[in-house]
Amino acid sequence: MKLSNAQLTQFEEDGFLLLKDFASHARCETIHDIAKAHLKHKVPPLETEFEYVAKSKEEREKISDAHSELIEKRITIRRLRQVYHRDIVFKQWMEEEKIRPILKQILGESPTITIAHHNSIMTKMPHSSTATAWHQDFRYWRFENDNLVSVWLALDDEHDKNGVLEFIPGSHKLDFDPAQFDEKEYFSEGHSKNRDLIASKVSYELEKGDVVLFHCKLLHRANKNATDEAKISFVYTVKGASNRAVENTRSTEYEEIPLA
Ligand SMILES: O=C(O)CCC(=O)C(=O)O
Repeated sequence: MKLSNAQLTQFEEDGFLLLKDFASHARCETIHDIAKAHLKHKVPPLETEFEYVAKSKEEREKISDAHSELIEKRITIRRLRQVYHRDIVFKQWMEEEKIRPILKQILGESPTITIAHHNSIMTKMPHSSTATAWHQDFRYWRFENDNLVSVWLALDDEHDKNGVLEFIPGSHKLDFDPAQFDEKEYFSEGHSKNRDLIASKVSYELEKGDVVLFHCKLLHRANKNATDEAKISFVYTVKGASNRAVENTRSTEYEEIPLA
């Protein structure tokens, strides 16, 4: 399967692309079932809601996935980390043949999975989860260049009530002044220079099996989950094969999986 020129241009201009009905419902349900079992039994490594919200910039740069668990008696899990090595079902989705030509078109070279980043089941638990502020994923990643793309799979319906992703189209191509970000490098909603850009935000309801590809510098956010059902999604990141991670950073702490 390949993207049309129009789709490729759309990704280049907007920094994201929606692939409707890409994964089968059966596959989504299998992934969902296994994710729910790992969530139920709090299988580490995981990130809690508390960690996700409270971590400082320095902690996010230094703490590796495997050392990040803070397992309290009653926690809200924000994400299951390191899913590639958790279960064959997760690994198979990340190594899916059908998406490789698309990722190659977008990256302009063969894709390589970065085990160090994303590689997660992302959750938004009912009521106890929080909104995610505007940010670029690349802010805590250390690579030679920004040729990285995330692959988001909706395992069930995602909409504004349960925290679907929102994007600022074209923001991956903009240069920002550091003052436009707060101390945790979130894009400040209150900054006068940011208001018009934030007003241009878009979001699309997702259905089970939809995939969204988004550039690592694209500004995105999500609401809290105000419904009674958990929202569970799968996200992993690929980079162009030649894009090297900077030594002695979080980005080199895990192996990479070339998808030649
Ligand atoms: O589900 C969310 O709240 C957004 C997740 C996200 O953007 C991220 O972790 O980079």
